[in-house]
Amino acid sequence: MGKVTDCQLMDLVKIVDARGNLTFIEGGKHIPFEIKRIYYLYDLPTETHRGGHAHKELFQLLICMSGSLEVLLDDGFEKKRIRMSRPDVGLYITPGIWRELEGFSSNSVCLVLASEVYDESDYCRDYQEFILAVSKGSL
Ligand code: T46
Repeated sequence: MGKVTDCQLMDLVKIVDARGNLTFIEGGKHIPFEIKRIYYLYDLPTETHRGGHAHKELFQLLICMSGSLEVLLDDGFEKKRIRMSRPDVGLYITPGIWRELEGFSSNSVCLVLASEVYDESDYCRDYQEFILAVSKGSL
């Protein structure tokens, strides 16, 4: 069962340089999973909502590369709202967590590192089903 308290902001490596800063991430070393997929959200209308689902097996790291955005995390018992605006900080999200992304500033870009390739059967996209699955301990 996923727990909001297991989802954490992680400080990423930052190489500070007068030429501009550099951050790198190696799967299994800087984050607790191997990276099988990356995707990114961009050209986001400020009023848009993304997410609105939970994953059964997937681990992810969200990074706000530019601008700012808000992530709502919900494990069925506890909710947490996190504002993200730094490209050197990632939000680690474990399976079994309902997430919603909103409050995008203009020009915000969200990069996501994922532990698995895309699989629609890994999604729970209905909140009532999510709450039922959490109450049965089956997510
Ligand atoms: C998540 C949040 C933060 C693919 O075909 N492959 C992919 O790797 C992804 C991520 C999506 N898609 C397709 C599935 C849908 O037809 O792209 C379409 C939009 O996906 P979705 O509505 O799931 O997008 P978001 O922004 O609501 O959710 C995404 C991720 O799916 C999800 O894992 O945690 O970003």
